[in-house]
Amino acid sequence: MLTIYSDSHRLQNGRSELIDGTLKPCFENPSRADMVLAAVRRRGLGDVVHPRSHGAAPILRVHDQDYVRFLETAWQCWTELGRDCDALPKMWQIRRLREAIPEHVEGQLCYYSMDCGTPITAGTWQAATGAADVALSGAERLIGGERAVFALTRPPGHHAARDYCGGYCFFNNAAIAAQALRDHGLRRVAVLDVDYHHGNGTQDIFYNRSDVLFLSIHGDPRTEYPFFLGFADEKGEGEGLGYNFNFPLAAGSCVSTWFFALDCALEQIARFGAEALAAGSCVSTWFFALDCALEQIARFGAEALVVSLGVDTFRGDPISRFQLDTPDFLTQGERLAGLKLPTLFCLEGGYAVGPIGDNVANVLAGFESRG
Ligand code: SP5
Ligand code: ZN
Repeated sequence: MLTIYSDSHRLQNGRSELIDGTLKPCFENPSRADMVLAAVRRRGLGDVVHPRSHGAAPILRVHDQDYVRFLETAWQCWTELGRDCDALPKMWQIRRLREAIPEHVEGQLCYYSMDCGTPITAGTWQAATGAADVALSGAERLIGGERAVFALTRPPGHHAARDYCGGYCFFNNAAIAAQALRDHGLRRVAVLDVDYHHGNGTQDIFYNRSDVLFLSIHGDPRTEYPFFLGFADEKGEGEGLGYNFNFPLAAGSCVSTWFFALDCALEQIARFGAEALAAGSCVSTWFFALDCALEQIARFGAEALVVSLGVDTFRGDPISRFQLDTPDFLTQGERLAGLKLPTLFCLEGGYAVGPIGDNVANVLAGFESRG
């Protein structure tokens, strides 16, 4: 499988995020991509090529202009105040506060951020546009006839919405790629998000559209980040009603529960029935499967699949609570290949840095073994 990679990811190298009440070294750091690239090479998964630059236009198909401009200028405004440390927000435009864009960069930072874990640094703009280029180049290769491409995107993207950053994400690489596939003439594109955390940004971007189906399997937002989106009853709006599927699972869910949810998601994409409920054990799984069955009305013939590939579902992940083990990622890849669709993998989360390479490579190798 072809891999698209750019060194520009290194320019996103934040010092700290606020976690468990203290500032800790960023979980999302350059060593993640280094380890993934090393594994891709070690395992001989195929060529590694550099992206081509696509400029701002394809980013603006998905993100608001004022947000993009903010990201482009934030660091300079921040340093003009005499600051040389990472820019992190410290308040939010919460209920009943005015929804006006502040003039001061400090206020803008708060307005355009979802959390306190996504530092804007000197290199953020370049790294984020670089990751978008990696995803866009992957989409281009797919259009060019590749069966599958791995876009080694860092920083990740799936928490970034139209007009905010958060969850280590600035531009939504997978959404930008899905939109590019549409703009290249594909009529229907499915985005399947297997990261531990709900892909709130991707859901936000496509929520009222029927041409991009979005499905996410993730830790239940009742207890897991991002807390405020990712519930099973979010099914899309307007035109998009019936084209958004969330599969929240209890933190600590076992591997078989995870694969059961994956099966449900894959069935939705392939327009099969979700009648097999046997594997479910816990209550939340059962309700989740019921929901899945009820949603059979949705009919979708995807021409391409974009996978938001987070491997923070790994049992050893330091900030997540699922239990997939390294060999389970081979199975994950095999299952994804079963859809027989042109597939673009975009890297999202995964914070157990030692095993991240093999976990990602296993998904890709599993896919190729059935591709
Ligand atoms: C792309 C991606 O995976 N982003 C994830 C962002 C998660 N950020 C907040 C995580 C908070 C987890 N708290 C667990 C504390 C463990 N001691
Ligand atoms: Zn994640």
